[in-house]
Amino acid sequence: MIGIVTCIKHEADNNDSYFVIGEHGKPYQLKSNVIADCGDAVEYEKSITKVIADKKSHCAENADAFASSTIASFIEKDAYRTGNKEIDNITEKMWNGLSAAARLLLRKLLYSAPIIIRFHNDADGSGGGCSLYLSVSDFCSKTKSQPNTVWLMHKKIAYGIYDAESDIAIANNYRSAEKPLLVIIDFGTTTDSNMGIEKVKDKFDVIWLDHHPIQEGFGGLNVGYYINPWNFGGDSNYTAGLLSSIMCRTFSSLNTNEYAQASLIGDYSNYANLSNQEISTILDFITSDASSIYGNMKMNITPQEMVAVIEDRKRRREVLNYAQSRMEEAIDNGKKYVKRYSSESVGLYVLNFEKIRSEETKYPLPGRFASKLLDAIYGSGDKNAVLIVHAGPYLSMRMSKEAGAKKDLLRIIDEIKREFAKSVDAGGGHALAAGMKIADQSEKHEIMKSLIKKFG
Ligand SMILES: [Mn+2]
Repeated sequence: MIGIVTCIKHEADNNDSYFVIGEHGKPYQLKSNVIADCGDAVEYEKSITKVIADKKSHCAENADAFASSTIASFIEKDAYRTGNKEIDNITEKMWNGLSAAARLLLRKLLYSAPIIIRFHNDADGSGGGCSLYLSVSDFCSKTKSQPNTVWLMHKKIAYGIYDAESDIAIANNYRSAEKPLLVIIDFGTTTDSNMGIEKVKDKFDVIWLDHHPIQEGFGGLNVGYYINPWNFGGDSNYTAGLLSSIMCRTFSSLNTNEYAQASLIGDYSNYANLSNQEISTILDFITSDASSIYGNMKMNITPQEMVAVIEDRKRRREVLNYAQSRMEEAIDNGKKYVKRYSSESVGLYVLNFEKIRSEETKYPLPGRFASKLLDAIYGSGDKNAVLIVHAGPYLSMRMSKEAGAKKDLLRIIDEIKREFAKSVDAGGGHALAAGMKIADQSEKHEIMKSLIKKFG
């Protein structure tokens, strides 16, 4: 049989893996007895036995025609309707972009190009990761594709220069006929990502699904497929996990609605249906503290591993019970230790996260915890609550809608960034939920003072 080498993965033992699209379009993963390069036409049985120079363009054209017709047969023209008019109106405007992004993704999958998927480590980002993982698996099993995907949980809100270097190092393990693809879900839309983007943009094609307000000067807008509901008449309520789940509808009929719901719940979206919060809580827990389920050495968790817990009834129940009781304990302590500052327009609360941190588990992380504690404060009657939870160099800020009408959180963060340009590492987020990292902790006291004053 003959075919074309679309990708070569360098293996540690030098016994490289070759990815081939056969003459009739079938993808294979093979070893080789000869030296072949990416783009070569080759003869193979159980392994590659020969390079055939004069078949090169014939095989390349075949593979391309096959990929195009396969992709065309998967792309759905009109599958975006959820029944929620507001969501559907926004989706309609993004649908061309989402379909084009999906076509690019499918081509990379068929060609076994290296694909790195980075998702934010919260219920929204990981919900988006799970939707994409399930839909990609569905596509690959139907087409027998041999994907080279790497799933990475991303613990920050910026795509930094080190992330770019690490992604380039991963891609350098491959030679690929198709450019490697980078998929970013639910983070990165601040200028803190500009250097990372600059570094990576020639090496990778990029699909970027985010729903954070777009910071002025952000360098990712024209890089590949940057899709953000803010550019299409939507806002942060249209979460990144929903965006991912909807993009998957362009090429897969698999139902990922419960993961989309988990992301809506996790990010406090207006579109959330709060009747079943289990998956959201589980994703929140797993992405906060991998070690309590997978052991101390575990740093990265893949969507595959998350889905495995969610689909196993007994593990699902155990994780849920533990997460819920731990959250209740943290909220009780939070209420005890939070400090109230006098302020004329809003109710300002500040909590040192060290007071509620557990020895046993990292769950909940300060950001997610801050959202829950704000809920509790709001629920007990302070409708104008603003909450700052600080944990070492990290500040998580949350405010009620009512407080949001009085104070502009993102503007306050920008002012702080300007005032303390040298001491603030990163800052940004949503209108009512944002964060900041302080580089120079000796300045933390002054920064806190200034923040409290701005809210006062
Ligand atoms: Mn999000």
